[in-house]
Amino acid sequence: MRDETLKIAIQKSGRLSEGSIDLLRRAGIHFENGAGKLKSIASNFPLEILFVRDDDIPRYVEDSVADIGFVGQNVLGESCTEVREVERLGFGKCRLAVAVREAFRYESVADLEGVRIATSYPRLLGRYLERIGIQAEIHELSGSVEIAPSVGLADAVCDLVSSGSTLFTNGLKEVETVMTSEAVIISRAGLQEPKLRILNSLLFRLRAVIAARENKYILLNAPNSHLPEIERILPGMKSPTVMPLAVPGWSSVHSVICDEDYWEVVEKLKLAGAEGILVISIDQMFR
Ligand code: PRT
Ligand code: ZN
Repeated sequence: MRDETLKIAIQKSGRLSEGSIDLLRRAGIHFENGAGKLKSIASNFPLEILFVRDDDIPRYVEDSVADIGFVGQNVLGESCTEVREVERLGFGKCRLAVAVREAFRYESVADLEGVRIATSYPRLLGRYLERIGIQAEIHELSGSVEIAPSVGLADAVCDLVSSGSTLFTNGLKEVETVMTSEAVIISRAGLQEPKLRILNSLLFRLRAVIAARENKYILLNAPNSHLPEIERILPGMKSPTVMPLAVPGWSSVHSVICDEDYWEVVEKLKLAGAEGILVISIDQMFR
């Protein structure tokens, strides 16, 4: 019975916790996540959930404490583990960036030569500097990296950025992107049955939730004479569904559009003669 369960490690409390729990719940998995809980067993899916610190997740997966995990690509990249990235999860997006003081006259990466850079990501920064052929001094700090220049510990920082407001508040400006990051599923290579079968079943559900988030369902009415142009704007999963309305000469068009640019698509559809446009969120989408 025990071997029939897949163990997943997710962040206990922090920026990835809510997104991780929400994703599993939307995939129809029921579990408790009461405060102080270290693990939970799903009631309707063979999954055991371990709540841990994000930095420990790659190591736990490598050491078989967990079979898979949800973790940021930044943490995965900084860890010295052999675990593999299985799927992007579409949340926890940020970038690891180099920032310098506002007054620093920065023109190109050549200006980083010989500079002292404070970071909690010495490996990722080291690999980046090597790739671009710059020799700089890496000063490792475990937290509050953004204050290092103002207290004289460093000339620059390399830290995670999302809105940029932390850098701005600390009088820093972003000058280079070391990597972009988002939450991903990681797994140990060579996972065996029956865990592999459970992982594939979990992936099937998660992909449907992620695809649903990235798309919207659109319905509209249009005069038949405008359909060719409307169909060009709406590619859909295969092609749009077109059905006649009770009113002669009019049709109802249904399709799926990308969440990112749907405002633009709706504007184009309106200009192409569409009326009564409805845009609806999708719960799950199986491609
Ligand atoms: O306790 P535990 O070790 O589990 O958590 P943690 O404190 O190490 O991590 P946490 O919860 O802060 O972040 C978890 C993961 O979220 C990171 O590893 C990233 O993959 C992702 N993530 C996404 C971020 C950010 N966005 C982010 N903005 N992690 C940290 N930040 C911090 C950044 O370090 C800086 O201090 O937010 C600040 C910058 O934010 P802006 O919006 O001001 O630019
Ligand atoms: Zn952490």
